[in-house]
Amino acid sequence: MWRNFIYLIPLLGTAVVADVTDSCPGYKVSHVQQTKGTITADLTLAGSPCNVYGTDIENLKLIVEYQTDSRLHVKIYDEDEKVYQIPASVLETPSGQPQSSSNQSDLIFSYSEAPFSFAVQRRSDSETLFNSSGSNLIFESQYVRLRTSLPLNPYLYGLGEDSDSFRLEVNNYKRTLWNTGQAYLPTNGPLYGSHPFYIEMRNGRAHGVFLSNSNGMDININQTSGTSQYLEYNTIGGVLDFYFLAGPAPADVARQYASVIGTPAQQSYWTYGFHQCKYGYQDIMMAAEVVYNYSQAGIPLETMWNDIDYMDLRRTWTVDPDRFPLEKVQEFVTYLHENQQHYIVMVDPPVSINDSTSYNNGVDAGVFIQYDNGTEFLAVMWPGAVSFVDYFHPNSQNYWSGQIGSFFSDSNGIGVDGIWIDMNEPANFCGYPCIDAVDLAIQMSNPPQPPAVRTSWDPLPGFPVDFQPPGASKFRRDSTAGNMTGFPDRDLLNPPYTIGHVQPLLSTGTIWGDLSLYGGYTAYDTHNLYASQMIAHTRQGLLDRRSNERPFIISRSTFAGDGRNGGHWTGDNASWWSHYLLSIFQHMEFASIFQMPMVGSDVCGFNDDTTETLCARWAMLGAWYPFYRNHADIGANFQEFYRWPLVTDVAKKAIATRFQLMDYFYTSFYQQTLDGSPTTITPLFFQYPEDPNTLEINYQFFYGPSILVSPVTVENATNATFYLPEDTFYDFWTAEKMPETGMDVYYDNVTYMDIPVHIRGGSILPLRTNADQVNTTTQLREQDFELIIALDDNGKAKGNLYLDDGISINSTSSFMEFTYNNGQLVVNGTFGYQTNVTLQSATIYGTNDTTSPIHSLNKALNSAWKAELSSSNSTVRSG
Ligand code: MIG
Repeated sequence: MWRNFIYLIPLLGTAVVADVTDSCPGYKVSHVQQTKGTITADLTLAGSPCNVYGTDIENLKLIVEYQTDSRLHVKIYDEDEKVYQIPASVLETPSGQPQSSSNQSDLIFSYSEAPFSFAVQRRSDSETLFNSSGSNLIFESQYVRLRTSLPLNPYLYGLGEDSDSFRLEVNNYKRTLWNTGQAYLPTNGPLYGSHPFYIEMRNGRAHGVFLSNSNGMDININQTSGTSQYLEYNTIGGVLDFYFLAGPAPADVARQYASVIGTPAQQSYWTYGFHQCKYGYQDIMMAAEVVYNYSQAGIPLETMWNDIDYMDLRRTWTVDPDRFPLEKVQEFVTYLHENQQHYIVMVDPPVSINDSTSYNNGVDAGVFIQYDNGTEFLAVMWPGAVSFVDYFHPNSQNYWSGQIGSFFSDSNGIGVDGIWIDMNEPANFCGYPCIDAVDLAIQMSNPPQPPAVRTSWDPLPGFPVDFQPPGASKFRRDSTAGNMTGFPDRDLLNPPYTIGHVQPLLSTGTIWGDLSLYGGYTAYDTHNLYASQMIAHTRQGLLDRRSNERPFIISRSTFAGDGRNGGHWTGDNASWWSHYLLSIFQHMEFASIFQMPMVGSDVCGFNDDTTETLCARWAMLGAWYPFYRNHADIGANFQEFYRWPLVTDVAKKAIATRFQLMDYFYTSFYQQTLDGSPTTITPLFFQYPEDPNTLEINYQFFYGPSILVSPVTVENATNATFYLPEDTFYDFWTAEKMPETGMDVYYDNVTYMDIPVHIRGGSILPLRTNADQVNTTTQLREQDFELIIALDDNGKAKGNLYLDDGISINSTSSFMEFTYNNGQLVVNGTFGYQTNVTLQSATIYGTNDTTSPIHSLNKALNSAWKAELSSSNSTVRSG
């Protein structure tokens, strides 16, 4: 009776919820044991269970580990260890073996005994970073709640994926983590990925809090009566597994977080080139036309992509024999590779039950998700009835590598250069409670129809791929529906606590929560990890195919730590100015906070038709994304850059500039892969944490450590107002030193060809020469370098250059450190990678010394460079 009443609570609003949880007794502490670096204790329910959203768990364990001087691990879990925890096979976070101690660490743990609560304080400034004493811990079978009090109006960042804001709202705000695909990136609901990690800025210092928990959750941030502030975790399962990171600089937090979840994977040089895609390139000739048109327009296209259009009846692992005949696709890929271009296609997670080879192989391997009774779980996706791979199954890697190895075989399949994975939240069009045969049949009889097979097209003079127009059109989706079985009525489908997951029910739109995966994991607990597993399996599959090549994977859904294995695009944005702006903070979030720096948004916008001017601005902004891809929906107009003269010109300039800076950014990205240092896309407060003006800058960012990008933020405007922190800055385009900083700066006459970009004084940038003369990054790699030496106010500058073969995992490499001081340039480093390119010139910004002609410096530099490349460990001076 009581329980039934409780079920209604979420509908009644927060006031009632608060009343009910007020009766929860909390826990009391006993059996405390301390060693130099650990504390363990028992937590016992301190009164009668309140059972608000499940059953209170009586006996818990607390473990505290002073793992490093700046990282504290606090874990609260059930004594019997029955409650689900993130499997180490998906994400292994550090535990045990503390390297620090309670009197040495910068983070101090303290607790109260009855009721139990804990606090984390930073030793160096006595700030209390986390304090759960404001409300009792609730730890139930399907609900875990912990609240920390914070200072009023805190500066919080992270907790994605969302489209709401960069700095988290502080009042009456809920952020829900439950991986969900939603077109148009709506606000106030969960999006594709889950990253239960935040950074807080306080008094110029940063700290981080990671809750390693993959269950659906709401994180509520609120102020009570305007005087106190809290952040509250409400999960529908799992344990409280916290990592507290001391900072104190934002960059420290980033590295400390990487030490928990892993550093991002290094990417191949070519992946930073420009990519073109569209849903609705309806045949291989259309793909060929696009490549051809880019080349006619003189816009460097690095990679051509095909969406699900290439599939036969929308089945992954097949090609449409009429529109994408295998031999023609192969010819096309050969053509691209011969021209140093690349090819990528989409892979959706589920396997059509009507694709006999792929499906039967999966059945034989036993890798498809089943109901408890052993019947296969059938779902619905683009091709109709499908089965989902259970990536926990021990055969799943073999199966997945086999699929990749045969379908994407370099010898007799489609030799793609990367894989694009979509719908891996995972999406199921017949998520609970959709399925009975009738519902399914209705869905199947109204499939979205593709355009008819084209029967003619214009010839592409000199372009080798050609095939005869095919004949009749046909249905794109299977007409046969699968037999769905029923489902048991369990709380895994209708958990008593309702997170803000926007769908009517938790399993709507996805695979059902009550499915049990190999090893007994439920879909309910591991929903947010499905993509992680798919990304990891895909990475291994690509490695099994080309063993020494860095796998390139772009995934829609993600979880904490997935930067180790792949990159992310931000999904179905729209061709709206607001989404052009949104992309900026999404990238800062993914690159700097979530450690997934290979990130990009659909340039010119995905849903709806773009406009010439929006696409022009976006073509320029996109050149400062780590992942630079133009992509549009099937229902949207074509938006390749060459379709408008203005956008053509903008794109040429944008790509040439990106190419000029390619090695600078490649070096920056490499540095982030080493230890998580946030050197790719960073918000201003990462570099100027003590400047409070930087804390709410959403639409400016650093591209690598030295380049500040300040895009036009007002639609149709040809001017820009942006903030320059107090420092030395030079206009990237004119080399002029900015007369005043530490203030808002106004530029007028920012045409569609322009974007305000500044070099931070104190930086040395290696630039490729002739970057506007090349068509691909392969050609770019043959160009010489020039240096820009942008001095700080003390006449000093430094910078790096990392060089390797750009693609292999075990490439030799060089890492150069340039230091300029007192008119002398010193090049130090390690020199392992042989290259024939030279250093052509150096230009100094900010010098008053006009007597030392730059050309003599250039000459000396060039011999220095050559000396460095052929010998190691020497120091060369010139100037
Ligand atoms: O529901 O594969 O976000 O990039 O073009 C649409 C078709 C499915 C969603 C992806 C989008 C892609 C589209 N996919």
